[in-house]
Amino acid sequence: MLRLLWLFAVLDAVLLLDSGMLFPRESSSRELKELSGLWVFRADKSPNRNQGFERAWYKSRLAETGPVIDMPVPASYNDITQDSTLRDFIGWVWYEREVVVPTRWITDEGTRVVLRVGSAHYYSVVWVNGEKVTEHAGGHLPFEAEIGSLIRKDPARPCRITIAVNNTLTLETLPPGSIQHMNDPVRYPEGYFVQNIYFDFFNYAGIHRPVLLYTTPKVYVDDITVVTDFLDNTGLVRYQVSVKGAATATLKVTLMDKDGHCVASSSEASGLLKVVDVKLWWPYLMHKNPGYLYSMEVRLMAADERSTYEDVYALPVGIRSVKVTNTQFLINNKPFYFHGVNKHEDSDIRGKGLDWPLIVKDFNLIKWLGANSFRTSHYPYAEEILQMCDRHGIVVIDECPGVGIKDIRSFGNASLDHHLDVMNELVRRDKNHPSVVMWSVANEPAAEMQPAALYFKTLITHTKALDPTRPVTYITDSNYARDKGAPYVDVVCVNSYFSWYHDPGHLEVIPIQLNAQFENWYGKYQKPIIQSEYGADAVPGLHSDPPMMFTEEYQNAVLRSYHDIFDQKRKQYVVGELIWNFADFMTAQGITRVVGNKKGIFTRQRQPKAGAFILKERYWRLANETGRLPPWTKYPCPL
Ligand code: GCB
Repeated sequence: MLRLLWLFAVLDAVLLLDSGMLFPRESSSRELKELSGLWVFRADKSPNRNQGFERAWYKSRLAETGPVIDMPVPASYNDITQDSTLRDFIGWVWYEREVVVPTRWITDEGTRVVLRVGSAHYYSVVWVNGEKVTEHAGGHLPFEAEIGSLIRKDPARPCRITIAVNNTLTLETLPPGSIQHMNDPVRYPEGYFVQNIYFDFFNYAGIHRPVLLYTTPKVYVDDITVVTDFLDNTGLVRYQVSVKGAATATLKVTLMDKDGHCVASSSEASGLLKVVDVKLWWPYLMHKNPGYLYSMEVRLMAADERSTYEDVYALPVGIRSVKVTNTQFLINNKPFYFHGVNKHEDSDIRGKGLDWPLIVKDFNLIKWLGANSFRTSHYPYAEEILQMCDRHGIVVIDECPGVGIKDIRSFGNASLDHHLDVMNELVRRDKNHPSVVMWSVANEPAAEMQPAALYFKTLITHTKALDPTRPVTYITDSNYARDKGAPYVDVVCVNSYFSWYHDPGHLEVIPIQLNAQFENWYGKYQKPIIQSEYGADAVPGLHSDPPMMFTEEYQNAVLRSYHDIFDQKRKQYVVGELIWNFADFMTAQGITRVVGNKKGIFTRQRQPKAGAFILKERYWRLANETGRLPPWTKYPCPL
């Protein structure tokens, strides 16, 4: 009974945004038009980067106001041409695409037409046929605008979509950054400026995820929230549907199993569905059928004086529970040990652009490795990736772009307000993914600074109010005694690079320093600990014995030494280990980076370094030891 009451209370958590952000899906009532492919493009290289606005480039076709080039969407624009000024460009870039909209979308006044951008980095302004329809702050998260009435104004002409995107970071954006003008004419050319960033990945920019048009009826399912649990053999799915466009509507909510059989139904906008003989959602390597998903079909019917409306939306639902004790991370009441990776959205040519071959390759490598989890370091990944995690049972720590908060001015009210907004948008987008088991609100902020205490107390309390069903953390690297935010996290996540950034070349310090790290954090907070990053750069093909930094042997030695201590502490309170990093990735140019960060166990082209084989052997062994499988289902490590 208590559990039921808790499930109800959870749904009362208010999302502070005025509409939902359901992933666009086709159904009998909804159509999609993908706008991936070639767009027209121009970077505004005028000295103040503002010519596009001064001359209103959105008012006519972009080709009429100056030269344009082809630009693929989705993709970062930085590595597409041979022009280094575009690779390193800071300021506004302009994208444009003309679309022929199906006549029915225009003639049927009962159809909503929505323009959706999966993500664009960092600040975006969108016009349709020269009229502004929306703007959005922040990369990594979707935004949309209803454009039906606009395209109906002039149905004969194609619909011209113009999107201006600016990658300038300030001390109040997430991630923060700052522009520095160098005014010394003896040392710098006129107008020279740089963007300082406090994070270790290339600030790729552009339209990174698909842009599309989709329709819904005028009366439509705006949002769905599900919260799941189970009691013995019965699955509990508490849900809430929000409807827009009419004061009243009739609903039919049907939960179906994988074979399409109805297992529970209701006609209420919110309620509790009970699933007899439930098939729980289990992580990869924890069950022989991981990632089991039901489908919740919401069917809405409504009428007004002019017409009747029917809307259908099907949401995948995984039934599972997540809990944390002071020594364990529990999924479905069973101890879960994270043996996984940290990733980046990053690859040759497309930068941070969504790329299906890359996504599928990465999932194949994750499964080959025997990894059961990853962290979306250091920003929310594409929804398409989270959907893969749901289906394959890959557990996710979902991180917001709060990376590089190092300057005391980034702890002010404006920064905090934006950070709270970003958490609202992130939880709204990802709340229904069973794979997401924890929110990470930041990576390695300057948590020793005085304002960090109130900042993180507010941020974490807010996130827990948005979603009381998942633990909340941030990733720390600072000294346990000085960390101001740690009292508020549910799980301590620590990054450390012993024998790399500290005592470089001295592998012998790892056992003593890592042991002290764990003892200190646990001693102070009595919370489960995840080693959220560890590793060493290895230039593929570079060898030495005895090992030296930057060789594959040194990376191996660091991994092995960390693993020895993990094996002692995981019997106590360490609940996970995430290697830094899954693959090499691009960074800003600098004296410690040789064409990017080389801490990958795979190269940027996804070929294994020696370290990948060490991890693979370990992860399959851990799967057999910690995956709670009956002995006759032990996994052989794949070749
Ligand atoms: C870290 C950061 C990560 C860096 C990594 C490194 O602590 O969280 O963004 O890339 O170290 O390799 O320096």
